[in-house]
Amino acid sequence: MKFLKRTKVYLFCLTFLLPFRGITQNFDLFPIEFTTDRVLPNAYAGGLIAPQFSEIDLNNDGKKDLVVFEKSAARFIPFINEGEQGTINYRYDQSWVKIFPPIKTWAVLRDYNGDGLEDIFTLGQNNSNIEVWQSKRESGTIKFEKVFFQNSSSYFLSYTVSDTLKPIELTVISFPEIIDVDSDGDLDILTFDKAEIYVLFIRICK
Ligand SMILES: [Ca+2]
Ligand SMILES: [Ca+2]
Ligand SMILES: [Ca+2]
Repeated sequence: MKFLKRTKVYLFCLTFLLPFRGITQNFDLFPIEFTTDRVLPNAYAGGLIAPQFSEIDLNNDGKKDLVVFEKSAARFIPFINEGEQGTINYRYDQSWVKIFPPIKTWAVLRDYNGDGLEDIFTLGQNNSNIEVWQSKRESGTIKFEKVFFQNSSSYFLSYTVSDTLKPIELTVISFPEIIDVDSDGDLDILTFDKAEIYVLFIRICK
């Protein structure tokens, strides 16, 4: 009964209010007052849900800039470091967005070929193997070109097991770390195996 009573009241209110529907949509805007002096210089750079952070000197001024790959939106968000030497002051710069290739899963910027400029490691288009996009400076900007590996005749990064060349296999949810684990000057890859039970240590030898 209580429910019925409430339903009746609800129907009554709807009947009463519907004729005034057009009137109730008119209202005055009210001002929003900010109560802090804090400045957010990168407020329009976009929200971050699953960011991956890398460094590269985009504008060739000798200072590393910040590149964020936001996985949820599959987009690169570049920040130029405008800080004095030894300090960091990042400013979002949309003009650098267009230099990056269309990547959808993850992106780690590391110097693959040791030329001093970071390249992009990412999941291949087959969602199973790793691709590398090699960078080079050209006319004041940076261009990335997908590496074709002659030793495996493919675009996928491989390693040798018992004298056999195998592509590095990942699952679509894997996100490997790419660093020089054993300090021999060459990058290595740490990633889970396909069953996601073991962490594989893969040495990359240039
Ligand atoms: Ca820079
Ligand atoms: Ca490089
Ligand atoms: Ca190494």
